[in-house]
Amino acid sequence: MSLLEELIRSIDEIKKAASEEIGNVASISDLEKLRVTYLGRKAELNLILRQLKELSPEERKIVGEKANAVKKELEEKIREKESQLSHTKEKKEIVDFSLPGKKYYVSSEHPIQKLINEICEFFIGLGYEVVSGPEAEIDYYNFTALNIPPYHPARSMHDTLYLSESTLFELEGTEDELREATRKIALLRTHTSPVQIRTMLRKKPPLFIVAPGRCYRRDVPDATHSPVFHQIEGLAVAEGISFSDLKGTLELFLRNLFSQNARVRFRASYFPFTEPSAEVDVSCIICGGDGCRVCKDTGWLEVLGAGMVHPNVLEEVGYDSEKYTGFAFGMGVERLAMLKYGIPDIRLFFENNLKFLEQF
Ligand code: FA5
Repeated sequence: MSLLEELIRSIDEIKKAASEEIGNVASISDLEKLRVTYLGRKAELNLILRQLKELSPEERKIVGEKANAVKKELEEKIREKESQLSHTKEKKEIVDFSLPGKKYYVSSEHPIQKLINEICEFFIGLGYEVVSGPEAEIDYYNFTALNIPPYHPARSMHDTLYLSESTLFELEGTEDELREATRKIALLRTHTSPVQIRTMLRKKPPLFIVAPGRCYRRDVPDATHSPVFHQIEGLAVAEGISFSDLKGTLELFLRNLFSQNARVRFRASYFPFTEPSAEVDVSCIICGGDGCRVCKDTGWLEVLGAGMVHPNVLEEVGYDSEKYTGFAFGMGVERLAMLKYGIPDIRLFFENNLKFLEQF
C-alpha cells in the first residue's frame, strides 16, 4: 500500500471512530476529552498532516484537503453535541415548580351522542335492534317510497338540500316516469325515515328497529332549529300492532327519559307515511309549562312525530299490508336534549364551546 493510500485510510478510520464516540458521549466533560483526542495538537489528524512533506505536491493536495475537511466536520459535530448537551442541562435547571400546571383535557362524549346512546339502550332493552342508513340519500327513499310521490305537497314541508344538479322540478314525464326518476336524484336526508324503507327491503317482519342519525334541512337557525340535527327513527312491524302499542311505548320512553311526572300529549297530525299520525309534546321543563322562549309561550315542546305505518309504505317494500301493521316514530334528539338538560338554545350544541360541553 502506498503512503497516500495509507494516509487516506487512516483519515477515514479516524472520522468513523470520532463520529461514533461523539454521537455516544453523554456529558460535556467527556466531549471535551474527545475534542482534545481528535482535534488537539497531538491529535492523529495533525500527525498525518505532518507527514505531508513526504508526498508529491499532487498527493499532498489530496490528503491535505481530506484531512482538513474531516477536521471541520468533527468540529461541527462537537459543536452540535455541545449545544444538545447544554440544552438538556439548561432545561433541567430551569424547571420551576411554582408555575401553574398545564391543563390536559380528557375527551368525553358529546351530549347529543350521549343521549343517542341512552335512548338506543332503552329501546334495546325493549328488544329493538339499532340500524343505520346513509346521510347522502336518494330522493326515492327519502320521499317517494314513503308515500310522498313527485309533486306531493308534503315535499315542501321539508326544505331539502339537493346533491344532484337536476332536481325533480326540472323533469317532465308521466307519473311512473317521474317516480322512477326519483331513484336518480341525490339529496341530504331530511329525516331518518328513509332508514325504515332500507331496513324493510332487506328484512322480513316481525321487525323492531331504531335508527339514529344526522339530518339536514334548509331551516333558518333559531333557538329550536338547526340546519343539521339528529333524529332517532323507530319502527315496529308485526301482526296485530295497534296505535295503543305506539302510545304505550312512547309514554314509557318519555317518562323514563324525563321523569315519571312528565306530562306527555299526543296531537293529531299529518305525515304521508303514517295514518293516523300524531305529534307528541312534552311539558316544557325550562319554564315548568308557564311559557318561555323555548316553548314559544305554549308550555309544551314538540319532540317527535309518529303514527301507524301507511299501508302504501308497507306495500312499496313488498309487505302484505292486510297481514302486517306497524307503528313508526321520529324524534328530534337536540329537542329532547334541550328539555332533559335545560338548554335554552339548540345552537349551543354546535358551537363546540368546551365550557358548555364539559358540563355533561
Ligand atoms: C319527521 O321528520 C318525520 N320523519 C317523523 C316521523 C317518523 C313521523 C316516523 C311519523 C313516523 P318532523 O319534520 O316533524 O317529522 O321532524 C321530527 C322531529 O325532528 C321534530 O319533532 C323535531 O323534534 C325535530 N326537528 C325537525 N326539524 C328540526 C330542526 N331544523 N332542528 C332541530 N330539530 C328538528
